[in-house]
Amino acid sequence: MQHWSRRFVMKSLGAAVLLAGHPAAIGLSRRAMPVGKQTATFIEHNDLPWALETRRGQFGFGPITPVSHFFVRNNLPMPPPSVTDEGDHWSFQVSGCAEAGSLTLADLKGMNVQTIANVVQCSGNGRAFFPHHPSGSQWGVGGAGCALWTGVRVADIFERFGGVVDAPAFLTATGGEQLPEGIARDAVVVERSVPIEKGLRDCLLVWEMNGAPLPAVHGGPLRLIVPGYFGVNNVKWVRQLGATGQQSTAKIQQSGYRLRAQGVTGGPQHPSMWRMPVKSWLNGPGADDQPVLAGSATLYGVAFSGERGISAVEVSSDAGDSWQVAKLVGPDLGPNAWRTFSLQTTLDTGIHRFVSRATDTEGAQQPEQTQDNQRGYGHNGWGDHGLTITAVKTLPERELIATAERASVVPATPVQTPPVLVLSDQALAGKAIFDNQAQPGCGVCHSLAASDARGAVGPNLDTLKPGLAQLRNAITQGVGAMPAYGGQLSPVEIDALAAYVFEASQ
Ligand SMILES: Nc1nc2c(c(=O)[nH]1)N[C@H]1C(S)=C(S)[C@@H](COP(=O)(O)O)O[C@H]1N2
Ligand SMILES: [Mo]
Repeated sequence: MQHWSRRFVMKSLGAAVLLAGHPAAIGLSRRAMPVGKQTATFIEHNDLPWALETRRGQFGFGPITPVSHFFVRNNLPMPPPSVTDEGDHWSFQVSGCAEAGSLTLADLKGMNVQTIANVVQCSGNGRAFFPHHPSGSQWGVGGAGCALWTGVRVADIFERFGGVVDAPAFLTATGGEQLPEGIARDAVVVERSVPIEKGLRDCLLVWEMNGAPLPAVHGGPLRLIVPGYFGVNNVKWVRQLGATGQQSTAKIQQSGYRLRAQGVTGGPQHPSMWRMPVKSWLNGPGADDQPVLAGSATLYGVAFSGERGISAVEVSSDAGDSWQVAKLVGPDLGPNAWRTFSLQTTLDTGIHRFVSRATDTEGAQQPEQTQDNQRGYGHNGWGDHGLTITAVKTLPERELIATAERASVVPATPVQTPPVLVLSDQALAGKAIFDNQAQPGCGVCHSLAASDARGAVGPNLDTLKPGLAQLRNAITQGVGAMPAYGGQLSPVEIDALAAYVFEASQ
């Protein structure tokens, strides 16, 4: 009985909203893109916090990725404009040196300035190609970009404070996000450590990206660049920079971003996502399901290897049975940049699949298969990164709508009908767990319209639309900053909770 009445409540809630004329209440509104970015350039995996993947066909010709096309990944909602607008007044703490103290961005601008070209790539780039469907954003190839970063060396900053003391082992940087209340700091803070030798060798605190002030969404006013290391180490909105004896106690360092076998919970014993191994992919032509004119064509893409640079790229049209050497094009921007490559070919009409294989300056070659792992990190296998091209005799006609005609079309005021949510009995049981039982509560971190949850830490479930298996996995074992609920909930409860989130978000 109770189930029925609850189901009725859900239905009538939808009807009431419809009558009251508040369509936004059910979460139909879209968040505006970050400044300078356009919807068509990206695949939107999540909106709060942002996870924006550059579409495959939207980059790869030239070595520099402009801000307009650079992917975005935030683990937490970013600091508000009142904070990211601090500009030259931005200050950060320095610790682990002979003296402790703080500097502002204005201070940094008076120091010895460096510029490097460096690839920032999310550890999960390529996750979509793993057969076991690891949870998290399903990045293809576009969770990466190469930019020019301008700032000062961490070593020079530490020197200003008398140099490091007590033989520190790590460089530890802390992000400036406002942390949600009700959750332990270590569970959510973005704080990462890398070996101190690396920190002193070539890490930079930067305030310019491609010759312009670092945009807020990319960590402006000030971020750390750890050349050749995976994205997560490049801490944005840096508020603390320390030479530390231990790695950060943050979850994102201790158990998150660690390479481990499927089903294994991450810990300090597993390798951290630091240096990026050799990798390449083709970006075009013909990505994003765009047909290509048959005949002569230029295949092109990018190749990189953290700290090492690329010595050769080969391309195969027969799944690796035979290879042709591609041409490295454009300037070599150093060992942490990516190199663009191209190969002239002829495409008959029909479907083709090309793969690329890079070799770095130390002779490491991109493998066919990547190392399987629980979280779907670090995929660099050439087999899965192939590009499928459909070559056609004539390109489909472009839809011709005269500008004048377009301008004269007055869009009718959209009448948005809120979806009427009908939940299964299992999902209803799951809703009670989502709303009341799980500790910490799901809504502390997640947004889910059906539960009126507006947590902004974890993925917005209405946008993410996770699959059932993905949900069960995440609830049982935890993901990133999300705790494991496997010890707290029974298998039946986990299934119910997964069913609820699945049904409520689809
Ligand atoms: N403070 C802070 N720094 C951060 C993150 C974050 O959420 N907060 N995300 C990290 C991750 S996982 C990646 S992949 C890169 C993404 O950088 P981008 O958004 O400039 O492309 O930033 C890293 N630095
Ligand atoms: Mo990332």
